[in-house]
Amino acid sequence: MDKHTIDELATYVLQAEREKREIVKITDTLYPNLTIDEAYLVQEELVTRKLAEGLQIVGPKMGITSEAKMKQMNVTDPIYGYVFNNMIVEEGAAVSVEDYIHPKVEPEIGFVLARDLEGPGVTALDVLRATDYVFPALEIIDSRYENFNFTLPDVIADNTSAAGAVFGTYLRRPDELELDVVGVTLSINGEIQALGAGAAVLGNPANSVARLANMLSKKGEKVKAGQPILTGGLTAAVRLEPGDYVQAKYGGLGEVSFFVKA
Ligand code: 0L1
Ligand code: MG
Repeated sequence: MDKHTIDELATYVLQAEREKREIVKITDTLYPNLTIDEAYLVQEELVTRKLAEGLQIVGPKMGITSEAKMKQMNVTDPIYGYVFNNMIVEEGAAVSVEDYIHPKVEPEIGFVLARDLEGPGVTALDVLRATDYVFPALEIIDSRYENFNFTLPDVIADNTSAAGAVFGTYLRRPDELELDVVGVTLSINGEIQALGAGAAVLGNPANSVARLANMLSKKGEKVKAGQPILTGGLTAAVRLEPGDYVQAKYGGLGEVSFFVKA
């Protein structure tokens, strides 16, 4: 893929994000044969442009980490993208749906490493040994594509629908929990909308961090100590509506919440 096309596709997705409007997915007509490797080149360009604008990467995020989602999309690998500082929502704060296109929320387990992890060959055990702490998180996803309708390359080029993140302040060392059986409920205005457990994320969220390290190693990068890592949704994502109070409660990992302005 030539540089001109990479630039064109990055501009296409970035403008939709800035203007908060849905776009037809890239693979419909703009570039039907977009491959996964090419999609990561578009994502890299998008990241480079955000950094050039003065934004900062807070940490990486993993997506398509559940067996159900992988089967649905007919893929075997999860995907990664990046959370930027302008996406961070303070715990207990209020967001406005007008700042997004069609936002959804999903509960996740976040990791912070005490030391860098460099693939290939990183295992879940390596991750757990390198982990400083885990924490509860809510991710706001907002695909720039109409109706969240995309192929895997489309969503990679769109920085894996990253739009917001709320990091809870309840921190636990990973050996204080069995992460695969940490349960979660996602409630909106006090009513449970979805529930799940850590095992929904590649069997254990530690596997997700290992996969991230191994995927990043293909371009000579590592997972860095100190950066919060979003490991993937524990439940299906739920659409946000004005007036929502969103709360995720975890077994042994506290809770995290935010509001949506009415
Ligand atoms: O964080 C995620 O799992 C989102 C990945 C992209 C899929 C989606 O937008 O539903
Ligand atoms: Mg997510």
